[in-house]
Amino acid sequence: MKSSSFLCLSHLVHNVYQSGCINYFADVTCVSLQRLLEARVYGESETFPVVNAFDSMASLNLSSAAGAGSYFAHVEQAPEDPILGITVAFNKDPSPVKVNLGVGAYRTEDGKPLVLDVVRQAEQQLISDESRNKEYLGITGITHFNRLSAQLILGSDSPAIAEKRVATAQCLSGTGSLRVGGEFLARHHSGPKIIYVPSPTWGNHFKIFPFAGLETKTYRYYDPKTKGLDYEGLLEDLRAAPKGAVVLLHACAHNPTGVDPSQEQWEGIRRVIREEKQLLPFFDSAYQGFASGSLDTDAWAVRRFVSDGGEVFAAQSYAKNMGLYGERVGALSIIVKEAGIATRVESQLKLVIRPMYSSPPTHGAAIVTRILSSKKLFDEWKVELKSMADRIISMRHELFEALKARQTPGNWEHILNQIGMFTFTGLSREQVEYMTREFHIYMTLDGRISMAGLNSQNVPQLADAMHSAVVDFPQSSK
Ligand code: PLA
Repeated sequence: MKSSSFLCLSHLVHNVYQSGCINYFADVTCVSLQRLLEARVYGESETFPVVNAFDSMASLNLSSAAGAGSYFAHVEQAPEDPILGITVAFNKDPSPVKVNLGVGAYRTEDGKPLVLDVVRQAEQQLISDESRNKEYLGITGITHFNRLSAQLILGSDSPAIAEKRVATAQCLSGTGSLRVGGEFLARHHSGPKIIYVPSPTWGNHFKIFPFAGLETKTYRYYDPKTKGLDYEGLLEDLRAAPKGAVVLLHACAHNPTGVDPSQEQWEGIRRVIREEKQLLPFFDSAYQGFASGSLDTDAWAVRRFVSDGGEVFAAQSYAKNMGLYGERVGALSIIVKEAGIATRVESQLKLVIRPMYSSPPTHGAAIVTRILSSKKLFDEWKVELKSMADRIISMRHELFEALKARQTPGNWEHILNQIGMFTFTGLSREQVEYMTREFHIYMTLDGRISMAGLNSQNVPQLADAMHSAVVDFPQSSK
């Protein structure tokens, strides 16, 4: 951002505050703009391309109308998304050996996208069921889907479900669930409207929550020195948070680091959240079943927090574990203290959703409902899920061995130890750019690799690229 437009944006925020923004929308705008300023101050422009849109807004005052006749001549070209933009760049590369390890999307050993066999079966059933129609769903989606989703994350024997303390809404995959949850909190949370996210975290959290109306702050999570959890730093930051603030927790398979707390560490985190600070946990569960291969193991932390009787938010995605990426299927569950509160919360969720997209789409949620409600399909799904998780784990071993065989400088044990879809390699931006330029390997600039994009054919190419990058730019690894 040019310093003049930065000043202009500062004034804009200042003026909005000065003008006594008392209504909800103005508050939200202030928080969002404030966050934009922070992003710039803390140098997050790369992971926060939306700032550019505000650059343009701010520069309106500064530049005269070039491109007369258009209301939009001032609109600047926005940078691509740091994750989805990798696919855009990949698609433009004519090289026959290019490899996309950017977005977290599962690929088979042949490098092809996978439609699960259970999904195909469920779709066949849906197509041949002539009683189905294309009517609108209710605002919170398919009721049966909501119940089954709550059971999947909380456990089928969950007392919270039996006691009707759970309000669930079908939402647009994980992102939509986080956004709806964020807006609900911005309107109704009686504690501070601040959400603490881990550092680092999935970059979209920094965009979802400010636009939902929550101020976003970070807590320490990853220690680059140990390539593991900064447990003490995490606890210290949560202890310093204001009482009642919201804490975003990755339910399992932390993105981008692949570092999860142990069960013992989760207990320590839970004690600070519940007993010391009365913070509100908001779980982002985008990889249930993908981390360990077991749906129950990967839901352990969420279930532990729910079992102590405290309140919990959980955003679920079926993108990865059912391979329903583009169908946009997910759910937001809000677990509260009493059935009466859950009913009222659900009524308010409808007021968040209705003006946003009215009601969710049918097809993906109908697939999930079929799979979760048929014992046969459910059992088959678990087998397919496990085989995806296992293939990813085997790629960790292949990559580790390939680097060992090349005697690549450095310790690469973290490739084996990290969990889930990604490896946070520790490669620097300079090294990543080199690997893309010279080896046509596409990955995010923070050094994250989607292990699901690897197969026995492309592991040697990746290992060669990593080896050269480390040897040619030795000082640059994080
Ligand atoms: N939460 C986390 C932690 C995620 O990693 C992702 C997806 C989501 C939520 C949202 O996914 P959904 O809306 O598709 O359900 N992260 C991906 C894709 C896999 C992305 O960036 O959109 C990633 O490559 O990081």
